[in-house]
Amino acid sequence: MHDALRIAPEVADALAEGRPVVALESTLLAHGLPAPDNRAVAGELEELVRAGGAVPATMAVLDGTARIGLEPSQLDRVCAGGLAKLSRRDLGPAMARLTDGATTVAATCALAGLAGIAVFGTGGLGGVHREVWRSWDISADLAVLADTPVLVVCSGVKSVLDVPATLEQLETLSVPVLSYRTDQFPGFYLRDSGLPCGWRVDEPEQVAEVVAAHRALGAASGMVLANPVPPVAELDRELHDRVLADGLTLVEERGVHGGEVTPVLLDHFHTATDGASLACNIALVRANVELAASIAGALCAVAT
Ligand code: PSU
Ligand code: MN
Repeated sequence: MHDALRIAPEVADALAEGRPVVALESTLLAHGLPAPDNRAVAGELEELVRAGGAVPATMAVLDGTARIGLEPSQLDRVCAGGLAKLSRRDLGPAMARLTDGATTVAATCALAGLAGIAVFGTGGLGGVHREVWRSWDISADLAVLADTPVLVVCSGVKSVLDVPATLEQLETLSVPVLSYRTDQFPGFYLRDSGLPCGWRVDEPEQVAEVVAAHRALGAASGMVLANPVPPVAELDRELHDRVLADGLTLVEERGVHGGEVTPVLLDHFHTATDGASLACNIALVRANVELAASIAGALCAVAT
């Protein structure tokens, strides 16, 4: 019998002792960033979490075991290519079929929720795709946030999506959306999506207080904290809009759909901007993971 679920000893100890832990996803590594940058980023993100005083818990399914916290050799496997993209619904089948897979925001939140990890740092949340009335494509990230008590620190919703519709869905699902040190909802590669965000927070401690208050109500849902990309790494808006328009045409012409859409569009961005969007993506994930570590620390302080 293989283990269905394995929590790395370092992560299990931290959780048992009430020390801060930050969940990290592997789809970002396996499908969102090209090799060899992905492996370097995987290591850096874990270091940033440690430097922020928390324990990193990168998630993946390897040989059918859902792993919460990976060894360096396991991060190598995740970044080597060929892993399936697993949403929450795919976890059971992948485990029973003894396969490997990278976890999306949805699957990572589900595993974090199981383990009792309250904070998760990533790049951009999945959401409602453009022309949703034709594709019905709404990321499971939203449905999972509706019933999983994990705070996702991200740079908003990937700009390749329908951002206003995604915010509407989050409202319908009663998932609180906060923005960090801005009154606007961030736009992933851009600091401002053009839409306002109702709840602004300016310090990790304030975020921890909001999480604690949300929990005190008995709410089972997660929460989104949108942290704008650092100003130096922001993409030029004109370049962004042009590349996005081309990417959407390309996806349409090639008939790309389902889980392939996001990786194809991100890859198109990385090529068409000569790596500028890649640098931007890496910078924003780093910033989010650092912020997630501070919040995890602040949450532990609130809880004690
Ligand atoms: N953020 C990034 N790059 C990514 C993702 C997020 O900077 O590749 C991934 C996350 O795993 C998210 C997924 O859950 O994209 C959304 O995919 P879809 O739109 O197919 O639900
Ligand atoms: Mn989808």
